[in-house]
Amino acid sequence: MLPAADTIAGIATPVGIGGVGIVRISGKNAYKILARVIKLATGQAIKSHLMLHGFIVDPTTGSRLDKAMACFMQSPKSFTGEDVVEIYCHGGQAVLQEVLALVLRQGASLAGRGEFTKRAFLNSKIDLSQAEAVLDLVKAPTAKGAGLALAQLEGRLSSAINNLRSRLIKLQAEIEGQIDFSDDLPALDYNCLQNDLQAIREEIKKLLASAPSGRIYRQGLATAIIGKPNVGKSSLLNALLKEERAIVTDVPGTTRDTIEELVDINGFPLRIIDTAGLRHAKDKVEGFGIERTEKELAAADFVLAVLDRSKKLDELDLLVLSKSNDKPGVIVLNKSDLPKVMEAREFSWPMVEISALKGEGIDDLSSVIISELNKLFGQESSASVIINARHQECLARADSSLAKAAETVAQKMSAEFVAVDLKEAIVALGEVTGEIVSDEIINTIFEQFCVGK
Ligand SMILES: Nc1nc2c(ncn2[C@@H]2O[C@H](COP(=O)(O)OP(=O)(O)OP(=O)(O)O)[C@@H](O)[C@H]2O)c(=O)[nH]1
Ligand SMILES: [Mg+2]
Repeated sequence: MLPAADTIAGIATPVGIGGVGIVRISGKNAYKILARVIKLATGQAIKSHLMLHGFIVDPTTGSRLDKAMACFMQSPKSFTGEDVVEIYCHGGQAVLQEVLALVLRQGASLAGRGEFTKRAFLNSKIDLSQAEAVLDLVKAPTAKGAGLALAQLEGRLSSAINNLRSRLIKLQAEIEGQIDFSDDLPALDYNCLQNDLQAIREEIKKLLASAPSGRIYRQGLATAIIGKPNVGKSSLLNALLKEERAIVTDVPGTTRDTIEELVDINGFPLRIIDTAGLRHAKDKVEGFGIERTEKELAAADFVLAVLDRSKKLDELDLLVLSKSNDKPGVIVLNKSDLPKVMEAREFSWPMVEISALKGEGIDDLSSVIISELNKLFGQESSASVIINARHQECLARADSSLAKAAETVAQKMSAEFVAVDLKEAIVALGEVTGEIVSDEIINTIFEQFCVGK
């Protein structure tokens, strides 16, 4: 736990040049520090939740550092639950570093990664799954992902978990009552208990089913474009991005190293990876490129295999397809603007004809990708709550404890055994929201944040 008196400060905006840059302070001395460093415009006084305007001034030298706005948010009505100050400076690194250094000289200590959000959690402003949602929200690669993170920040996952947890606590209370006062209370209705456990397990399973799409909304779907040299892989990347990102030439072997770009297809973040054409390498550099392609292919979640339909299908095309046939994907028949030479053939993947050069068929390709992803992730791709790997582990543990409980109930064994399993499930669910969680887990979570968040 943090010493409550410790006041922290950090730059909340990213490194670089921006219109505005924010220095954030949280803790008992936030007000005092602001009062020392701001020279307010005439007629203004520091009041909570009111925008202030003035100069940031070093009180020991009297020198002005910036003309800025600031806001004081009195505890507990602030993000961290403590007194918080935000100073809105001009967004250059020199100014921000100077203002931060000034604030630190007034006694604040430099905030660690995610320390503001950690304080919000420790002060019960948000639970652990909401704190994780803050990170998901700032890192979300698409608007859909951001929307899901925001729903989690607003407590959608927390309320689902709290609901399950309180139902289990109620069952546990009934069982423990039965254990303690079996003579006075009516006998446990094992059928009823079994039904309740079943209903709770089904809800846990629904949450668990959202894990694969959750990973994709957070990290993006690794999508490798593969194919022989010169079939138009880089042209496809450019057509999907609608910009000339990758170099395209008529020389086979143009792409030597992989290029990765994010494309939003219907809210699905696809990390599209353009690779070096697969062939028997002629030189060392090309060899490295091809090796890299194979690695990208092995790590890919989804594949776009490009074939040049203006040429006959050959051995190398088939080799390309065979290398990736253990993955889901789409066959892209490129160069539809040229006469078709490639013979019709059936493959296990759907096929789409496009002209990457002319940008034709790209919408069809996007629709086929979407329908393949919907098949892969099912209805869960449109789930309103998505869980992460940590939640998945906790929920899986809760589910296996409940499976044990259900088994015990089925065998009509003593209620004490059921109570033990229920306890485990309650603890596991409590870990999702941070109700019961170790300092080590808390630290691991907040270490993933940036400084100032
Ligand atoms: N006619 C026609 N030409 C295309 C099309 N797509 C790509 N090309 C041409 O095919 C050649 C190769 O295109 P790239 O996109 O560089 O092919 P690549 O698969 O990335 O090639 P490597 O990086 O060498 O493996 C270029 O001359 C492109 O202009 C298309 O749809 N129609
Ligand atoms: Mg290329």
